[in-house]
Amino acid sequence: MNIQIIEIPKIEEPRGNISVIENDIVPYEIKRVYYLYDVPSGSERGGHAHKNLKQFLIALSGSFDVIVNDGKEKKTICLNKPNYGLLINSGIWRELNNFSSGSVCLVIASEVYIEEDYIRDFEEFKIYASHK
Ligand code: T46
Repeated sequence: MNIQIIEIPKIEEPRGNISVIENDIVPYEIKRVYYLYDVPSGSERGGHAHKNLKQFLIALSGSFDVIVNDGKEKKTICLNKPNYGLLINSGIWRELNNFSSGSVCLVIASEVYIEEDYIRDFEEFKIYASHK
């Protein structure tokens, strides 16, 4: 499946850690950054695929599960460390759930927001994926 867990280098000091994301970490030009927060317990996000957009997800705080599906295979990845991110390439269905209290999901995206880039219907996604 066209996903990858990438370790983000950590500069550790007694006063705390710092991790930096530049274009050597994400393999595309960064066009947009957004974050999910104040997610109520039991809530789900995602539930769609993107035709072109690639994204890199990081649990800046807390943890959550990302369920990815390329139409052939399904995987669940738990993100729970701020120095690891999940790269999701285009054409992959994703669902996010199991958010811990106070968790923050940072998303670093390859495209600006375009609603037409979304496939929000799973049956439509399966047909799309079968033609790829
Ligand atoms: C993804 C997961 C991890 C905007 O107007 N601009 C934006 O840049 C975004 C991201 C959203 N919106 C609007 C569109 C919807 O009316 O905010 C509403 C919720 O957006 P969405 O359904 O995309 O939210 P999530 O949390 O289900 O998905 C988002 C990302 O869009 C998506 O790419 O993979 O976070």
